[in-house]
Amino acid sequence: MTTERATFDEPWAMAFLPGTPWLAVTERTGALHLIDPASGKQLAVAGTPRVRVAGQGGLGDVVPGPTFAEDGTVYLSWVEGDGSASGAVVGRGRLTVDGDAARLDGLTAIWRQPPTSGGGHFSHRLAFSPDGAHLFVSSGDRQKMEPAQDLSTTLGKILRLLPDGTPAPGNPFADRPGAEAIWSYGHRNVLGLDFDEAGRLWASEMGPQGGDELNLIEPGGNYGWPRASNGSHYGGGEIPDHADGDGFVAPSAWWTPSVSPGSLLLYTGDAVPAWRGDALLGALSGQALLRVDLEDGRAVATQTVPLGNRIRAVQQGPDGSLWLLEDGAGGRLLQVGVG
Ligand SMILES: [Ca+2]
Ligand SMILES: [Ca+2]
Repeated sequence: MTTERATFDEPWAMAFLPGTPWLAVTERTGALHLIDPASGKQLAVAGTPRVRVAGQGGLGDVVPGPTFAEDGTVYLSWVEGDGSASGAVVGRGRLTVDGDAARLDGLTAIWRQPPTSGGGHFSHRLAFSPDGAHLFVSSGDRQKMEPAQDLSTTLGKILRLLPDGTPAPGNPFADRPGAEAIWSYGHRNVLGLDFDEAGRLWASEMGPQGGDELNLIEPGGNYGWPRASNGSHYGGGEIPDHADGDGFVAPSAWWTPSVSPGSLLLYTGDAVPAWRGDALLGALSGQALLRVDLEDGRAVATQTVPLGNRIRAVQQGPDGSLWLLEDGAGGRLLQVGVG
């Protein structure tokens, strides 16, 4: 059901670059690669940022900007800092490919997460709205929990920015100092962000012990962390489950025990016709592709497709093809539904 096209060292994210043959792949340890999946040709991109590789941090996401076709602008996320304080950064630069030389020029940071101690829950997933007007960024709780409920910090949030990194006008807390960029809150570690064909934003979130979530994101919504979770604290501390009337937006789908969703794709292609319109999540500890059957924005069924390896990323090709990246050393790039 899958065909191997390449292998990478701790791959983290991938994105097809429109109008080119290239699939961009990040490796957590700092490298950015371009691969033409049809021929197997690969180029290493020069000019990547200096990243702090520790804990869960390193080089993170890559997405083409809304002006990619005109000027080659791509957006990256990564972690900077040192052992005492680190945080995620979002930056943009211009990618050029000249023969066998690929490089990133003018890379500039446009947003920074507040630096904190620890090496986890950076999130730093990126997604542009379908019209290209807004850049959504997930900013994790950095394992501090309570900041997710605090509207004066961007930790534990989903942010809506303009393409230059400034808070987008019209955000739900625009008149509260420090909250101008916040779109939704009460998030733990959102590692997947994507839009469906109707323009709705979805997010996948790593729960604590159990309680991994797929959420339909509403502006101003409070998704509950750490006051509500269908999981528990590690070691058994109880957290109230999501419940009607608790003031928190309940997940559309959830998984207990944990499957560790590391990526999310709202699939609109036809390589696997039965999955069109559904949410596909790559499961790390679950070693599977998770499918949530969606009807009009509601989850009506879930399916687990065991793959025997940790799945780090899920992506759709410009031709509707479906691609997976395994996690870890030697992680394979797999095309689904052929061969
Ligand atoms: Ca929640
Ligand atoms: Ca619970």
